[in-house]
Amino acid sequence: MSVGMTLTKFLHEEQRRYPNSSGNFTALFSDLVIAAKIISSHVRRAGLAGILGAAGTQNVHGEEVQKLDELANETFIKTMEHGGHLSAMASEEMDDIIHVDGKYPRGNYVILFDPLDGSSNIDVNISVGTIFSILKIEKGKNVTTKDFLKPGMEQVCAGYILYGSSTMLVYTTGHGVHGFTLDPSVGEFFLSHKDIKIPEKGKIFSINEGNSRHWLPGTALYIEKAKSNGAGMSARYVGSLVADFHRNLLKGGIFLYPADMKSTKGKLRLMYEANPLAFIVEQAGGAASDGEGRIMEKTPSELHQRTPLIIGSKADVEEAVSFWKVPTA
Ligand code: AHM
Ligand code: MG
Repeated sequence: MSVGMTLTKFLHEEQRRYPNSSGNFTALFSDLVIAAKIISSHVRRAGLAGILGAAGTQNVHGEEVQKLDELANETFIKTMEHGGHLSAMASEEMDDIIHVDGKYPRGNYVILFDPLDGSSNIDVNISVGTIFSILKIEKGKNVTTKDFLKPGMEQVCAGYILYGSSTMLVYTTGHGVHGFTLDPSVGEFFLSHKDIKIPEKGKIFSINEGNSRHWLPGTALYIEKAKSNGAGMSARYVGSLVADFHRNLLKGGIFLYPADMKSTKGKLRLMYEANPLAFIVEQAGGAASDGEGRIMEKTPSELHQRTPLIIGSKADVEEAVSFWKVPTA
């Protein structure tokens, strides 16, 4: 598979590697790619939407202007629900799972997604993204929330779309990580980053230092070490997980949103954010931990469960986690 090939061709070549494949996954993924392109076009026009009417008001055409994260959520559901490959979906923006059966044929996959991650950056023209995680289920099963509560190890596919200076789609099915860049003039994603590997050790640390007054001793000690002369690390924090993660994936580094005195369970969501990025980082040779163990091994007890997240270059994550294990009293 060579750099420059279209995502459509890449998906078909991948499918051919499995002669017994039904093509369901490829079809499901193709729907997802359409959702990505539509959301990307909404994000690209977000500034204009602001000029033509603020969220919650009417634009010059007399249409209701929606908040971009709500629009992304709706677009994702509408584009994915009718394909016949899914049984249900779960969105970070919605309390309960969304059943597709009844209206459309029921398939043997479920998908979890964060429609627009980095919501605080939407109104200020800073990169945001969509994160997704796909699980396989028994065909014809009456899906309940319990069917979603699986450890990250059971994901069959995970990825994200980053709406940055270019729109990129990065995903894994457990056979390496590949990145595709959208050429807006053609409307196609092209393979731009083949078999991504994260550097074993990086020079960047990403954490919200504004939370330092709430930090546990291990976090404070690790960040002190990261800032020391010997470590020579530099800080970068966008505040959109997907953007911070993507930069560290390509350049090497570590992202931390640990548990602290204020957010004792961390802030980020295990199933919409941590699990998919953990699958990707591990496939790229990196690591993801909650400070106690591997993210991918955690069995969720609820759909919107939060988790501490320490993710990135393997040596950096291992070093950071060792600081939580140092007795501090
Ligand atoms: P969101 O899904 O509502 O956008 O929240 C998740 C975001 C992440 O993208 C980002 O890493 C984090 O929240 C930033 O949080 P904070 O502003 O507390 O640093
Ligand atoms: Mg999010």
